[in-house]
Amino acid sequence: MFNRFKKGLAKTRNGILGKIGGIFGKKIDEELLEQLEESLINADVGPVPAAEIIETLRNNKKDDPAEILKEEICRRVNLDIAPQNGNSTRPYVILFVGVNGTGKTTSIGKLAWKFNQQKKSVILAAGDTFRAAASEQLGLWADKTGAQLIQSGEGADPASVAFDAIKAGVAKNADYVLIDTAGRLQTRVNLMEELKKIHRVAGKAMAGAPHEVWLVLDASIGQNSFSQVELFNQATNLTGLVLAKLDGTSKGGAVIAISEKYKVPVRYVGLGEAVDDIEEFSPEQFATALVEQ
Ligand SMILES: Nc1nc2c(ncn2[C@@H]2O[C@H](COP(=O)(O)OP(=O)(O)OP(=O)(O)O)[C@@H](O)[C@H]2O)c(=O)[nH]1
Ligand SMILES: [Mg+2]
Repeated sequence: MFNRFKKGLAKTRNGILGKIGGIFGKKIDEELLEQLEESLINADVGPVPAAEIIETLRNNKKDDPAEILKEEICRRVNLDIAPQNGNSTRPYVILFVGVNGTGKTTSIGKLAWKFNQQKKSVILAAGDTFRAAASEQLGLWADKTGAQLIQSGEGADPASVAFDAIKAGVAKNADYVLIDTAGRLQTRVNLMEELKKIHRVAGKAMAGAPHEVWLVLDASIGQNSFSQVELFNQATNLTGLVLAKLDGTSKGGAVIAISEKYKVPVRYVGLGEAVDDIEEFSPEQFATALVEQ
């Protein structure tokens, strides 16, 4: 699993440490600190966290800089917020939201696969009723992963699809209901209202649902996702983030910036397009994968 993290973070790691050729056992001098600060900022760590990390390195000449860097990164992305309940609530309902093309449907498919491997039963709700192809895309994932698909016709009310799927999950005592939604711009008020409705109606199908709302972000846009986190959080009270496409970007440092600013934990990271290219986010592994060559 750790190797997958390393592979997925290769571009970001090279961006941060490539120029200075690694940091293990290095002697810290001002030139190195300056270079490192610039690289951290280029990796979208954010100027304030980057400056703080550099300051800590500057003030600690005793310990191995690699260990310090690892610790600093780990501490910042470890928000220590446990998932509300992964197992005892059945079904555990997760609503996936995000702008167009970030990787929502693919992440849901990969998670259905992961949960299936754990012998959990999964229902997928095709809440993207905006275009027919969206249900088909989710249907392919259902076929591949053995999940049950609940869908309705094109143009149907996504809230009613969510409602039906949760009711089916209750009736079957399923482990998970994963609700897909259409991509939407965070600035489109009516579409954000639609999300609130899906959220409300889910609670009518099952008290407490959805148990989680996860915003799927395209990692390659780095800190530009700030306004997505902010506005989706206002509309639906996010409980977690899925950072898709981490493999394709050198902007993976944005995990640090986003965690520090919004205190919403990253739950999973997407590391490629294959069915098993998703990993549960681990602060320790993330930090180690970024620092170790
Ligand atoms: N490399 C890589 N590609 C990914 C990852 N996750 C998703 N993709 C690709 O990104 C593209 C968009 O993914 P979708 O899952 O359709 O995105 P979406 O958010 O459901 O899109 P809309 O429903 O149109 O809003 C697809 O080509 C995916 O294969 C990832 O972790 N790594
Ligand atoms: Mg989709």
